[in-house]
Amino acid sequence: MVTASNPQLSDYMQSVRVEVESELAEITRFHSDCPNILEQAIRYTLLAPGKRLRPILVFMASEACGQRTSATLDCACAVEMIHTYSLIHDDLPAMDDDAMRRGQPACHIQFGEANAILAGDALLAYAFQVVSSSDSSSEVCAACCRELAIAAGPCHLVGGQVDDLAAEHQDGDLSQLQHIHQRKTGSLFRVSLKLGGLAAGADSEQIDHLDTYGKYLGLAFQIVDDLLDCNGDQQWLGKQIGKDTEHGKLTYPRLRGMEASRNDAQELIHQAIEELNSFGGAAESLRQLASYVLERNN
Ligand code: GRG
Repeated sequence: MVTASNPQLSDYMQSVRVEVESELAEITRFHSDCPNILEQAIRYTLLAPGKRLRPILVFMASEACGQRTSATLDCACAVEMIHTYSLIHDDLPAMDDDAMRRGQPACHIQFGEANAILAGDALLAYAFQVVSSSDSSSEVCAACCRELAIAAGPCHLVGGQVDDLAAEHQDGDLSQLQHIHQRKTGSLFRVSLKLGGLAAGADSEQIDHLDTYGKYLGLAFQIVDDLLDCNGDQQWLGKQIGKDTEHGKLTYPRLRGMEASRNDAQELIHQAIEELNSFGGAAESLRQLASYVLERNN
């Protein structure tokens, strides 16, 4: 599983993971109207070992803005559900056609394509139920739902995925690639940070700083992901490597080479950390997480 070389960060990440996973396990035991096979397909990928980075960002953002609230946990679960839905759908034959995810056969391999599509659909909808039922003011719930809808919607996550698929085996330039990465990967990072801020009652200036931090962090994370697809360890990653080349994907290593890509990621992490200055010590875990993104091996 994920280990950050910094023990303090590693313990922190593990404690959030335990809290979020236990909540996810509890809230995905549905009413008997939910078919058993659907509940199983949902829990199979959602509860499989993921890094839980987006929930961790929600927690860290709330703390940077002064406090965790019960909405922090709800928002953390919601972003993990939307992320998991996107992974399940991305693995389908019509998309990236991956047989392995989170160290186990992908959802459609285990439960069939129809059930995998429907498990993803259910997770997307359920995420909004969880956030809108949160024990927060109706203004905070509405703001969180709106931000989530934008991030998961046509101009962000889904739009990025469409452009990513369309760019396969095509020539493209760095700005096109960044535009894809910012939406496909960056949107969920950014909304995790915003939701963490909103759950803690952050002001708009704090939200803007968190958002900009997320923009740099998300792009750096995706560059590292592109690098790991070239030189990572399949067992650590829990998925097949070399898929980007196989699919003729537009990636950082393809456009920039390995060394320049790593330097770009380093520069982005530096910019991300700079963005946290106004939070002082309350954002220390976000600083540490930024450094972890560069060193990660899964
Ligand atoms: C189907 C709408 C839709 C979108 C799919 C998530 C996604 C978009 C594609 C998956 C492939 C990919 C490389 C996406 C970039 C984001 C990314 C690196 C996802 C994997 O996130 P991790 O590494 O996964 O945080 P875990 O399993 O640790 O949660």
